[in-house]
Amino acid sequence: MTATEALRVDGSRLWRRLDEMARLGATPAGGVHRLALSAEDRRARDLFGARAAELGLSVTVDRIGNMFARREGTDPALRLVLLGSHLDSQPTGGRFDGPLGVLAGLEVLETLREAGIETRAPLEVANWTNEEGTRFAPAMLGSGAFSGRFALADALASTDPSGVTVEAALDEIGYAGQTPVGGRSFRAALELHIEQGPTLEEAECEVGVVTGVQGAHWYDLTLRGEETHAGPTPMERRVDPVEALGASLVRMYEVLAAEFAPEGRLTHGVLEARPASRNTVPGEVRISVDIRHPDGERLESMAARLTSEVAEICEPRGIEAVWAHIWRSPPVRFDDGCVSAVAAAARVCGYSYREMVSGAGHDSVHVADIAPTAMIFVPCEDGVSHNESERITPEQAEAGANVLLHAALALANAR
Ligand code: HGY
Ligand code: MN
Ligand code: MN
Repeated sequence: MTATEALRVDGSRLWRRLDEMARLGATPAGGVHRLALSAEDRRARDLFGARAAELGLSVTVDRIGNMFARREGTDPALRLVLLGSHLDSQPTGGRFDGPLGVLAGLEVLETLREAGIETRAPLEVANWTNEEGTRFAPAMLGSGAFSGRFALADALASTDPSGVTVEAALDEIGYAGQTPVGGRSFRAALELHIEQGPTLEEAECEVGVVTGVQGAHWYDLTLRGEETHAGPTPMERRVDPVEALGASLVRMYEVLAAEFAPEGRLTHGVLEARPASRNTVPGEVRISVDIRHPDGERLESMAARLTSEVAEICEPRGIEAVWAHIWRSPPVRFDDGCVSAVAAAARVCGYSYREMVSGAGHDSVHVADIAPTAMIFVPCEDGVSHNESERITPEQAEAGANVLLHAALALANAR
């Protein structure tokens, strides 16, 4: 084994940095509440920038707040290898979803600096804006604007539930950068992330070599009926969207189970009634619909089946069903060369590994539009994520960072 192959990150330093980041927006239940472009996100961004500056990295912030910490290579003509992930969280999120990839990226650069190792290509660590899509839709907004998946103007105009735009929120926290968004491609891109599912833990596998990401569609489904008094109005005279919603939900879950199991996914995370008064039958209800499938054609047929089933339930009830398409993310297959580099790095480090497709969306979905890309997964406890109880061990964080280190070295020095 060469000296370089024997190189490893400082796992305890990485764990301390993860702990430090988890204190920003920490919740009493041990998770984080760090919504995109919030005061907590600003503090996380400030910490990322400060750590990067300590390492002598140059930090740039683009117009939609994406941050890039850069370490020069020996050959200025070469395009960079990008690492990183995101620092924003779900409302009651876990402490590793996102920060593991960002802080492991910094740990890789710090390890190289300590070892006096220079790479041919430059390395950058990204912190992408609004990956979660929980405050501003759609998800992976900053990376999507960067790759051209979303028009910058549309991304900046996206509003949160209280009507605040991305642009105003960026100004509020001082992260409306000057650097243009996008317009550059990368030699390669790698993202370390927790799996957020049970596969690796059940397989007792240390590392996931991620070959792609399943497809996802987001909709807002609004069912419109008639507002009326909760007391005097007889049940048979109501045009009640809540009753129609109940029947629609049962039918949608039945269709998923009968026709799209086991890969299909259906989630309703947001449910609202208007006017939201206890003693008025709602005039309308709005629910979010998140559907996912690893096969693009099956995903499209899921969408078609659900809309036709809901129509069949609503029409005879006199309920209007309106589907607003919020986000469309077809399945992505990552670059074979980058996938091989991740597998080779796992072998160099002596970790057990397996290839897999990501069930969750990640910024790498958009980065793959403009660069050869792959991801690295480590298991998380019981496969639980988007939950304050999200947990990994220091050893798992270290293993992921070591694979990131060696895959980055290979890709940055490849001739
Ligand atoms: O939606 C997702 O899969 C990711 O967490 N943004
Ligand atoms: Mn994430
Ligand atoms: Mn997430």
